[in-house]
Amino acid sequence: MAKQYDILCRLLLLGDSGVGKTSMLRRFTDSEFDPSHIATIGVDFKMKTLEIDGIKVRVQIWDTAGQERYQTITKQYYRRAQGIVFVYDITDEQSFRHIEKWAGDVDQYAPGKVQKILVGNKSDEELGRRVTQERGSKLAETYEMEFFETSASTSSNISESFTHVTALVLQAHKRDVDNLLGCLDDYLEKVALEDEKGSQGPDNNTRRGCAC
Ligand SMILES: Nc1nc2c(ncn2[C@@H]2O[C@H](COP(=O)(O)OP(=O)(O)O)[C@@H](O)[C@H]2O)c(=O)[nH]1
Ligand SMILES: [Mg+2]
Repeated sequence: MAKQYDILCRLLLLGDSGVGKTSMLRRFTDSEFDPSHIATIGVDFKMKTLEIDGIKVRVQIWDTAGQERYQTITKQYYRRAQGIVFVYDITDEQSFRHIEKWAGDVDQYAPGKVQKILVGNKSDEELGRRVTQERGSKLAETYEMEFFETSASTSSNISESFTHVTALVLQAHKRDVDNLLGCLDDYLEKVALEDEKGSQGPDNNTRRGCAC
């Protein structure tokens, strides 16, 4: 049974308009695919609960509009993101080249330890492919990100990619908690030692300093 930890993880989908961000999100949260393209206005989000290593994680996924005119809004969301999914369309060379711009924005506006993955969507459109898997995986390597090719249409790798970035956020979060607990352990140990010393010596009023 899952432990009752309830962790909130904020993810952000970034990429050009039309690459399939909204479709990926709907496939992931509602198991649906709608072939029509209704442009996302501004920023929207959906939630899904995942269980990773027995920990219940509520994933809040922010879906952005790719158009330039919404970008002042989008940038405000970068700062709060813990994980970012960069998306391009494997049938659209330009959307792939734009990843550099999206990644540059994230470097500028998102917190330093944000976790990132690269996704080439529409992998079901093999006939229209313009970006090889090798190029995708090479770019991901350059940015030190994990790479997935997904299809919102067939559902291929959708759950895997969202789960992976969530697990990365959890790991980073766990490192923070472990560091904090380590610091607390050191502090308690020091206090215990000082107590021991104090009870042996003549002066019991030794001041306790924080080890953190
Ligand atoms: N064949 C195929 N079409 C897709 C896929 N994902 C999205 N689409 C289509 O691409 C268009 C744009 O999708 P949308 O999710 O609105 O893109 P967004 O602007 O990035 O949110 C729509 O017509 C979708 O049906 C996919 O994996 N495969
Ligand atoms: Mg959209």
